[in-house]
Amino acid sequence: PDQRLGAAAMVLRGFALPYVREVMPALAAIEAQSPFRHMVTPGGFTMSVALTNCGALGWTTDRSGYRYTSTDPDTGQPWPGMPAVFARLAREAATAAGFDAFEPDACLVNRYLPGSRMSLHQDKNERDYDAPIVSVSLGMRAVFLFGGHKRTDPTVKVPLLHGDVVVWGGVDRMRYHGVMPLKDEPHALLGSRRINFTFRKAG
Ligand code: MD5
Ligand code: FE
Repeated sequence: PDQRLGAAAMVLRGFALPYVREVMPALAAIEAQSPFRHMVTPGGFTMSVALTNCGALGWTTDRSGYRYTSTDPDTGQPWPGMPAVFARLAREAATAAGFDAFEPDACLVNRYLPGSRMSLHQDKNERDYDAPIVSVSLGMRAVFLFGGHKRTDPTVKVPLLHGDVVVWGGVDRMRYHGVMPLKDEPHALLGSRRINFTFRKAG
């Protein structure tokens, strides 16, 4: 069943399932234009999660910091456009969680392989903290860590399965969060990977 994680955070179980058939070829086109790559954090660590983006703005990191850019630094070209099915999925999920008229301008695409993880962090490079963030999980299961407003606050573990969508807004938007190292439990459609789309209003 759908699950409330916080006052303004909701898990919509299986919400993305009806979109998957249209989403996968759109993802293949994004990957072909702006391939997944392992970015380096300002602290000098190479991320175990590989990233790409679509939409007018894309999130990147390198030794000089985190930022949104309109071009892919690896190709010198604009990021791939946001496919209509992505925008529709994000808007309809936001509406289902009580956020009307969500129009993301950025979709960060994360690719996890067995062992990939994301350490506790806050998402604070976006200009508009009032807009929600919509996160779509596809493929292998992940254990999501949902924390508090301080890095040392206790975390709640939330399993995220193929098709689950989480919407974070309001008071839950700036919570610390992360993903535990993925186990290799291959998924019938995606094999040994997990794809996460994170839709944001960044500009
Ligand atoms: C993931 N990705 O599963 C997650 C899903 C990222 C990232 O964290 O930054 O790429 S997005 C989860 C999220 C976003 C915004 C706020 C909160 C969680 N939160 O307050 O817990 O790859
Ligand atoms: Fe995040």
